[in-house]
Amino acid sequence: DPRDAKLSMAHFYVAFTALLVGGLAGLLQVLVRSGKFQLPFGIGYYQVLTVHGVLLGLVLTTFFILGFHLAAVSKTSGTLTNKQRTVGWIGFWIALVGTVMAAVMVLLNQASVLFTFYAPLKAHALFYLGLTLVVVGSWFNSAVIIMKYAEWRRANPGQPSPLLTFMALINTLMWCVATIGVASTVLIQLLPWSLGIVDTVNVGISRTLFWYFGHPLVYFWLLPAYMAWYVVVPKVIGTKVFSDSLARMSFILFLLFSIPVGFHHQLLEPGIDPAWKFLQVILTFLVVIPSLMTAFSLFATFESFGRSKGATGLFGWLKKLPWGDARFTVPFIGMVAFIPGGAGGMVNASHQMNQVVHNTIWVTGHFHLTVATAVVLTYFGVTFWLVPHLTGRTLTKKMNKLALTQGILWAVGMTFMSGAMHAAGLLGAPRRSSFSEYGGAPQAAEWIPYQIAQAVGGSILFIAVLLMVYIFINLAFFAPKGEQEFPVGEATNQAEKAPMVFENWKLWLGITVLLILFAYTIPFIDLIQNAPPGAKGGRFW
Ligand code: HAS
Repeated sequence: DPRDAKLSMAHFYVAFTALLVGGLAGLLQVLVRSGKFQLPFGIGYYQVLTVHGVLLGLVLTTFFILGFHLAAVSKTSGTLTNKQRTVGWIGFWIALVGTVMAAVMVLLNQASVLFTFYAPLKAHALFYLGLTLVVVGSWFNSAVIIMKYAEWRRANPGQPSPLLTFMALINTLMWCVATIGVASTVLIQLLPWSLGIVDTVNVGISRTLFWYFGHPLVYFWLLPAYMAWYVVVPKVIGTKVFSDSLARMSFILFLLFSIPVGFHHQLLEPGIDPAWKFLQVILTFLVVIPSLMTAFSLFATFESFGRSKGATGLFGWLKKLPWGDARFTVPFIGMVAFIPGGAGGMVNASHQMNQVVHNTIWVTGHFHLTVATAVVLTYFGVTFWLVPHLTGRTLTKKMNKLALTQGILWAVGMTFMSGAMHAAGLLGAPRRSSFSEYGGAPQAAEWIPYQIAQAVGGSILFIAVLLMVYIFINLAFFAPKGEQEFPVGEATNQAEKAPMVFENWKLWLGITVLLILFAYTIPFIDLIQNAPPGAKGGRFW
């Protein structure tokens, strides 16, 4: 429905504006770190780093996801009602006002607190208020997804919901449970502290509440990519979804295990008993399972498609895939990047190895493979068909070629940049620090060639950003009028109907809450009781 399309497109305009400005800040980052460039006009390193992280890590992702969820649900469960659309628009405007407030504060150097913004770094109160509005706006959007799902269930009793709607709903539920953490630290701790109402905060609690949200946040980014990998890509290559039930099962596992794992970001922090860290490391390895299921399912889809086209030999099926189609190839590059990205994640999560990599630029390399390649290239792959679908235009052959070039440039740039980050990280180079020779220390000298390689990769990536923005503008405003398909794969004929237990939300949300209580209750009590003297004898805030 064109009215639903308008709502999704509004989100995409914000997302791609964030890509342009955030990408420019990324270019400045790598140039500064190469040691060959200094920021002009007194602009601070952390100011630019915050612009980069907030715009790309929070704004681009959140707005793209909200727009994609709406489009997926409207396509597979039916046009939104007027009421649902109004709620969606209210959410959009609230989130946009919040984004502008937060962005202005960051640009004014009043909120150079990085995209993780936990204490002890303190920002201007308007930054926190802006973030609160973004979260509140996203809840309105979540309400639309939940209302549409409920309406579909009422109209189709006993039927499993459409797969894309089911997936969007899981991601929405995960987001709602996770954002309780960030809303709590912002409203109860950071905002009163920034306004001067309290003069200290319990830093341990602030970081724990942030990571309670921060880890599911990365799966909130990932699951829309998985929606495309499971449901859209099979249709694009001309085959069916390998298994509807397997896909649903893996999404449910994400709902259960994404949240009680935040401690794997805090393995080197004091104040948390190692036993609880150990428990959350185990849960982290459980959340790897749905990704391994996804990898299996995707390989199976590609291989069975290739064999159905007559491929022989162990890897003959690779030749049968439609490499000339950017809607397939660009997300595929993302999938390949996710193999080393995911493996790096398992290194991070392994308690002992975390000691080697924590706070080094290896971690930055990890998330540039996961979110900035696997996820973002898939979003781009979706943009190539979704934007013309929504604007009543088509992806021309010429644009398709440009889109392929864009994906390849991104892969080359990221290989240089992320590869060099991983290597320098293993040599001890810290993350989140400007260029320094550390008083001529020989170890720091070893990092410099890698920093130059990062600048080369980052510059290539910036060209790819410009190309992507150009493609987006073309698809939104200038591509020829026509009909572009919204590819929705069907399950294979042999596949059984998905069991209705997958739609038992009392069960899944119940287990989610139990796991969260199990993993967090005692550590929270410890953090409050053992608060350092600065936090005034264990006061929560
Ligand atoms: Fe992570 C830090 C552990 C996944 C993002 N992560 C971060 C940060 C970000 C981030 C942003 O345990 C930094 C936060 C900060 O600023 O401090 N991460 C993991 C683990 C996984 C993982 C175990 N991370 C992600 C994803 C992200 C993301 C996904 C974004 C989207 N991460 C950590 C840890 C830290 C961390 C620690 C803290 C480090 C520290 O000390 O600070 C797992 O979920 C990964 C599982 C993935 C796989 C790969 C499956 C492969 C698939 C592709 C198949 C390909 C096909 C095509 C079929 C097991 C599905 C192939 C075809 C061919 C022909 C080859």
